[in-house]
Amino acid sequence: MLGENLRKALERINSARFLSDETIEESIKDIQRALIASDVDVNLVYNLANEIRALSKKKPPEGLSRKEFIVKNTYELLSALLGGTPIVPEQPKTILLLGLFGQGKTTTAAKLARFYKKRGLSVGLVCADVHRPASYEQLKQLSEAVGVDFFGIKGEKDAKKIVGQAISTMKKKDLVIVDSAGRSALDSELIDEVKDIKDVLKPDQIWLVLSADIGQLAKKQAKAFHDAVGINGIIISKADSSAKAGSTIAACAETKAPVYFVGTGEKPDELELFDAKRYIAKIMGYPDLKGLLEKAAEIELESPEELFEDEFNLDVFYKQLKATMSMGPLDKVAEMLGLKQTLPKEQIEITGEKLKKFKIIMDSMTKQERKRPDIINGSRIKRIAKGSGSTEASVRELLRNYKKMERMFGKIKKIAKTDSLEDVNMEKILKKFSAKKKKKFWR
Ligand SMILES: Nc1nc2c(ncn2[C@@H]2O[C@H](COP(=O)(O)OP(=O)(O)O)[C@@H](O)[C@H]2O)c(=O)[nH]1
Ligand SMILES: [Mg+2]
Repeated sequence: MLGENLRKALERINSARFLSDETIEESIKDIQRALIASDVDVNLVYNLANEIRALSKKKPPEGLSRKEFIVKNTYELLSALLGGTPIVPEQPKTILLLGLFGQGKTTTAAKLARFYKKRGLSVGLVCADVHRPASYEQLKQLSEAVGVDFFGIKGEKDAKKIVGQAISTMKKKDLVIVDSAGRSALDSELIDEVKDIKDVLKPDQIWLVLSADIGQLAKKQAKAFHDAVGINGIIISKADSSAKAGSTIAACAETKAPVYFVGTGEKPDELELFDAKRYIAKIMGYPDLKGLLEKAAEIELESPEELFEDEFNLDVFYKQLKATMSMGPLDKVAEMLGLKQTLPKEQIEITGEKLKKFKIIMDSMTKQERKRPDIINGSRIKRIAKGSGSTEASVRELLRNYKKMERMFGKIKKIAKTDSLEDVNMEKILKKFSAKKKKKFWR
């Protein structure tokens, strides 16, 4: 339902021949209505509408139409509203699942076991629900269905004891998932029990399972659980059977815990990684949204202000490198501008592969190192090489190229600013050049 209504709102923008302020305002109202109809918190909706409104008053960057600019921003704001793209832990060791009665913990435990088993981990499932006798059988059967080991003690009333024994029985497993008991409310008994389990298990992940139909209440519930025992992830179950899923996710996004997965059915394989961007893209139904986003990303990258930022550092270097690659060799650009003689002789020849490698190396640097590469000494180089899984030689190569680029762009910038070249609009030329060559050099 949310999807359909959002689609209608965007369709209004998309089909408008002339995008008047009225049309934009009507679309914003449509979006508001769509979100409120799916129970999203009114304040969130109000803020979102204001942000879209403010952005629609801005001048779109060169190369993007007003329509495209608004669609792109709406997409980004909606994605942020739903929590963006969290990175699901790849190799969790112990996951403790919490949640009230009937929210979908036991089902989710099996789904997660299957998910991580498929990713190559050996997984064990533990029943620590000591209040519902049926849950032992339920999880045992599910364990068999997904093909993982199960541990439980039938009739045992002490969850601590079960978990303690489970740890030693399953110590060879890469991942142990513990299903706990729920109650109709988060009362002190439930808190005590969870704390007991937590003390014994020392889980690295505590995930809360919330049913999609609780809507805005999700925020309150997640906060209550977090305050009581701490949670670092959320799973939304039953997204298939509730129109409130969007609202529940938006409410969770307000808490600090990311929504990692969404359950979309009763069966163990009905679990999806949650990615707000993909989700929004899917329900927005905008033709070629992907193409638009790629185009927008390239335009942002080519923004002349960024390319010629006064302060030169590794972040700027990376952007320039990417842009230069799309323009073709830098000396060709210089030649076109009649600047060839003035530029240093050094060539910067970098392939797409190398650029990727540089990026990985830069990701291992600290923020300070990227801002002030001159502080990168021998021992830092060693650390960066190790952290990025590359070699010291590669790090040095990156730094050498950085130095060259610093000199070249410094020169171009200086020349572009001198009187003799007053009427040469460097930035425009570079941009034009890059637009022409882009397809060939950089994908
Ligand atoms: N449609 C649907 N049903 C689900 C989903 N997850 C759980 N359920 C159902 O919800 C009910 C309660 O689930 P259960 O795992 O026993 O909840 P628990 O009490 O928290 O352990 C069961 O009937 C499940 O089959 C889901 O993603 N989609
Ligand atoms: Mg259960």
